[in-house]
This record gives sequence, structure tokens and C-alpha cells, in this order.
Amino acid sequence: MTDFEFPPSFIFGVATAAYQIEGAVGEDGRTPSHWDTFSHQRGNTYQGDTGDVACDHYHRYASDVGLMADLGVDAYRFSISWPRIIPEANGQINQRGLDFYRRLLDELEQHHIQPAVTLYHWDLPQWLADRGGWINRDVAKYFTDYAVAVFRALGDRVPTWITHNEPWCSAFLGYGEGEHAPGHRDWREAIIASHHLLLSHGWAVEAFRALAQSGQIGITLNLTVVDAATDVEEDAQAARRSDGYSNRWFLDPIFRAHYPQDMVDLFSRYVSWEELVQPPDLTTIAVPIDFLGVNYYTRSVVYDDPDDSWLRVGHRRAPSGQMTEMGWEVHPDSLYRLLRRLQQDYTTLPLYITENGAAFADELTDDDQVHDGQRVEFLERHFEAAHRFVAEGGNLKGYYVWSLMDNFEWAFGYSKRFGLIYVDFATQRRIWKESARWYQNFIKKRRNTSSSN
Ligand code: IFM
Repeated sequence: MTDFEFPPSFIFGVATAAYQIEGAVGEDGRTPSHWDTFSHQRGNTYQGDTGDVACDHYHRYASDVGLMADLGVDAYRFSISWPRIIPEANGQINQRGLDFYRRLLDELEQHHIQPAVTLYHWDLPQWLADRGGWINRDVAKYFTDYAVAVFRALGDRVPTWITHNEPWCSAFLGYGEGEHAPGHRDWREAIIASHHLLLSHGWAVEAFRALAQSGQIGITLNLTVVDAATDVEEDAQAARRSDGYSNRWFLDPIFRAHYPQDMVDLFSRYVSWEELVQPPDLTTIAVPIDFLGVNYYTRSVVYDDPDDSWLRVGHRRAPSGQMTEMGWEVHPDSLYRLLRRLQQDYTTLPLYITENGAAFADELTDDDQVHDGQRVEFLERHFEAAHRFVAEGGNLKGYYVWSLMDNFEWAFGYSKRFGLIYVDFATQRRIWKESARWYQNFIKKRRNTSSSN
């Protein structure tokens, strides 16, 4: 058991996302999102897996909140499914969709678990995908209308709002690499989408302020630390480009009101900036927020690769060290380095780790056990890195483990398990992994310590 102590006000939580857990894709007026479309197209996901049923959380939300209560978490981060709230092009709000989230909030309230709500975790309504998706600037306006509808309906019950989850994935995996919905492979589209996603974030925050909502609002970025594979100058330059692509492309506009010039120069062969970025856009994107959400999973080690036509960047598998089932290097020290960098270079606002966790090859034993010691060690080491930052005065306020339970891991379908709780997808049985018990004890121990102080 770890013996480091976080401040009593520090929040420990778990995180999920709508399409990854809810299922019930045709219920109570929900229409398809572009992830429904994408996952149903042959070859896009592992073994054709879809989110049709997922963890059936839509029907099992009450017992799932019971699991969270048993874990003892302070907070739960989940996302709202846009096509449940605004299912049709006529823009009408679907009360039955909102009611589901009201029931979920009721349940959380009963168990004294604080909600943190993400507005967009990748499930764009198909009716908007049909209008061009994030390539269409109007979609940013539609997002703002959706955000306002949700703020109005649930605003008094939600203390923490997150506009977007990982816009890098929405833009670059969705429109550039084609691994995520809508599955396009066009870098021009990806750059355009990234700008519209950021713009929609800014407009949603402005709308939130205009409504004089209580609570705090921010954005969650997936960020990393990029190391050059060698000391040679070409690799250092590659690391700079990779950092520009993964980190600075989002951090600079949000905190400095401009895109990084080196990346603008690089991307100029794909887009015309005058057409894409209208005069007030950058001020809108840099609208003050209340916190930054950080999703951290691994670092990158890169080298100069002339064969890569996009950034001239190659990724090196770490020469040694532990890997997760995703092939991601386990590197807790880079979490510490990332937090330090954010605070030194970008913001002194509160930071939250809105996701951190790992997929390992979990196996259910005959006596219903999952011995995921690797995940326990992963979490311990990352908690320690976060603690180091906090102990040095770093403004980190909370930590959400990804994920409460195994779920639909996008293109990897159900083949990668990130949960603290094991889900037997054939029966929907939830089984506590060793890591869940470890987290439960960790939280219990710190409660006891802070109440005896
Ligand atoms: O499952 C995803 C989540 O939806 C977004 N962040 C990364 C997780 C693990 O890949």
C-alpha cells in the first residue's frame, strides 16, 4: 500500500464515456452517432464490435453507481450522448434523453458522488456528420446549441463541466488517420476539424458564462511528453514537430490565443489560414476557463523519419520497460514532467488528471478473480508521480482513473480492458479486479487518515 498522502480536498474518481458504456443505442429517442455508423462498417473495429450494447449501463446505471459508492470514489466523470439530447436535424430537445442523465445524477447525489460531465466524447450525431461533421464550421454552432440545452437542463446539478474530451483524437484520428469515426484519411480535413472543435469549445464556454452558470468549466486534452530517440539534431527537430502536433496545437490557442507558428508553417501546404481562421476565432478559443483536464497514458519517443509524409516523425518503441496491452510504454515520470511543464509554460489554473489507466490482458479465474497486479502497480506509480507534483506545490486537484469498468475501446472493440471492474460482456456481470480493491483501500485509508488529523 502506498504511504503518500494527498490533501483532503483532493478528488479521486473514475471516468467513462457514453458510447463506450451505455448501449441502448435506439432507446428513448436516441438516433445514431457517427460512431454507430463507423463501428457498423466492416473492418473498422476489432471483430466488428460495436457499442450497441456495450456495458448496458443505460439500464444498469443504478447498480453501476452502487459500484462507485462501494469503491468510495469522490467523483464520477461521464459524458453525455449528444444524439440522445438532440436526435434530429430539427434541433428539438429530447426530454427522454435528458431524463436518463437526470436519473443518473439523482443516483450519484444519493451516494454523495460529485459528477463531472463531458459534453463531447466523440459521439457526433449522424445527422450532423451528414452535413460534413467537424469540417463544417456550422457544426461548432450546433455544438453550442446542444451545450446550452444541457447547461439549462442540468446546470444546477453539475459542478464540473468539460466541453471536449481529447479534441486531438476527434480531429486527427477521425479525419486524418481514419482510425476513429468518421474514418477519413485527409490531413486537410483533420486540421480544419481541429480548429472547429476548438472554436466550439470557446463558444460553449462563452455561452456558459452568459448563462451565469454556477460550477466550473474546462476542456480535457490528451497530452504527452515527447523525447527524441537520440541526441542528433534531426531527431530533436522531429520531437519538436511531434510535440507541436500532440500538445502545442491545442495548448497554444487555448492559453496563448495563437497556433504555434512552426506548425502553422508546416500545415500551410494543406489549408489556407485566412479562410479557416476568422478574426475573432483565436480570442474565442482562448476564453478563460476554470481548469485544464489532462489525459495521460504514455510518453512518445520519436526520430526523424523521411518516409513519413505527414510530419517526418517515426515512433520508437521504448527499448526497455513495461508496455501495456495497447503497446504503450509505462512511464510515470513523464506524468510528473507533463504536469510540471503545463504549470511552468502554460497555466497556473487547477489541473485535473481526467484520465489515467492501463489495458492489461486480464483473465477471469475459475473462482471469479482477476489478478491484475500490473494495473495496481501502474496506478501506484502514477499516483506517486502525481503526488510528487502536488507535494512540490503543483496545482493538481483531482485524479480520475480510466475506467470504472471494461468497455468499448473504440477501434479495439472489447479486446482491450481498461476497467477496475471486469465486465463479462456475455452476461453483463461485473467482477471486481484486484485493482478495484486496491483503489477502494487506497481511498478508505486516506479518508481515515484525513478524518483522524
Ligand atoms: O478509452 C479511451 C477514452 O475514450 C479516451 N481516452 C483514452 C482511453 C483509452 O484509450
